[in-house]
Amino acid sequence: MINVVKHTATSVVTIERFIIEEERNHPEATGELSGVLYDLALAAKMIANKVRSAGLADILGATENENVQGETQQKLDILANEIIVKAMDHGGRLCAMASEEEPGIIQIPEPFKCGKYCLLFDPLDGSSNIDVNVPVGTIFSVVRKITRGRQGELEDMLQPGRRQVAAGYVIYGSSTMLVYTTGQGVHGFTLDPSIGEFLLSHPNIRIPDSGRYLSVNDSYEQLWDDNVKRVMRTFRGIDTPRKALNTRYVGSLVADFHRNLLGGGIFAYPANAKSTRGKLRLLYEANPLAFIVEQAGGAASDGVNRILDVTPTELHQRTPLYIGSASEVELVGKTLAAPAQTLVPA
Ligand code: AFP
Repeated sequence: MINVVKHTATSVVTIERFIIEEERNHPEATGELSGVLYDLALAAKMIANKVRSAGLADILGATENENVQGETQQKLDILANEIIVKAMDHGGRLCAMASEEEPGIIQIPEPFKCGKYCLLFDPLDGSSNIDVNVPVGTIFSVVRKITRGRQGELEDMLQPGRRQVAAGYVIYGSSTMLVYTTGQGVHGFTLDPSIGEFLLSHPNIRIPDSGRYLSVNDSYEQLWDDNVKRVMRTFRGIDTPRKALNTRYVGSLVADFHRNLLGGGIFAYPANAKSTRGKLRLLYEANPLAFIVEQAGGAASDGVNRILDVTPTELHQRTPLYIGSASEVELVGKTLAAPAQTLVPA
C-alpha cells in the first residue's frame, strides 16, 4: 500500500523543513548537501512552469522560433539544462556538473566559489514526448569530489554509483513530484501550485517485492538475444505457470520508473543487436534511479552486474538496465546467466 501524507490547511511539511529535519540526524553535516537539494527544488519549479506552458508557447510563438516577446524559443531540454546550470553554479556547493545535454564537464565559473560536490543530471528526460503531452522528467545524482584541485575533474564524475550521496528525479505529470534519497529511504514531495512549494506527500516509499507491471519496448524483440526473449516471455506469462505482468510502457523513463516504484514491477531496456550497450546513460539515468530503487527495497542491474557497482569509464556511457522489484530483477539475472546466446543479426 502506498504511504501518502494528508496535509491539513494549517500543517504541512515542506521539502525545506524535511531536509532540515533529516540534516539534524547528521551532526557532522555542514548544510551544503541540503543547499544542493534546495537549489534543485527551485530549478524543478522553474522547469515545471516551462513544461506546463510548452504547448502554449508553441501556439503563441511567432514563426522561426521567436515567441511573442521577440525572444528566441529554445528546445525545452536545452532550456531545462540552462535553468539547472544557472540555479546551481553560484551556490558554492558544487565543484563541477555534467549533463546529458553537454559533451564535457561544466565548470563553475569565476568568481563563484567551488564546493565539495559534483552534480550529474539529465535535465529533461523523455523530451520527445513533450509534443504529445506525455510526462517527462529531470533526473539527478550527487557525488563527493575526490580530486584535490579547486574544480571538479572527470575522475570525480566517473565514480561507481554506490558512492552517490544523493539522487532523485522530478516528474512533470498530472502533478509535479520530486522524489529523492540521501541514503535514508526514499521520499516524495508533490508541488502545490497554489503556494509554489513541494510538500511531503509520499514518505518512505517502498517498492512492492514482486511486480505488477512490465515496462519494455517490445518492438526490439527481434533484436534481443534468446535469453532476453525468454525472460520477457516469462514476465508476460507465456510458457510458464506464472501470472503475466501488466505491460505498461510510456517511453519516458521517469514516468515508467515512477509508476513501477509505487506499484511494483520491472522496467527493462536490454541491450540489443543494434544497441549492444543499450540506450540509457549510466551516470545520468541508471545510477540515480538505481540508488533510489535500492533505498526503496528494490534492485537494479545491467543483466549481470549490480548497477551501483559498475565503474564508469566515460561520461556518456550507456548501459542495459533492468530496474524495479527485487524478485523480478533477480529473475533477469538468473535467466541471463544461462549459457550465452549469439545476438540475432540486425
Ligand atoms: P527521448 O528523450 O529521446 O524521448 O528518450 C527517452 C529515453 O531516454 C527514456 O526516457 C525512455 O525510457 C527511452 O529513451 C525510450 O527509448 P525507446 O523509444 O527506444 O523505447
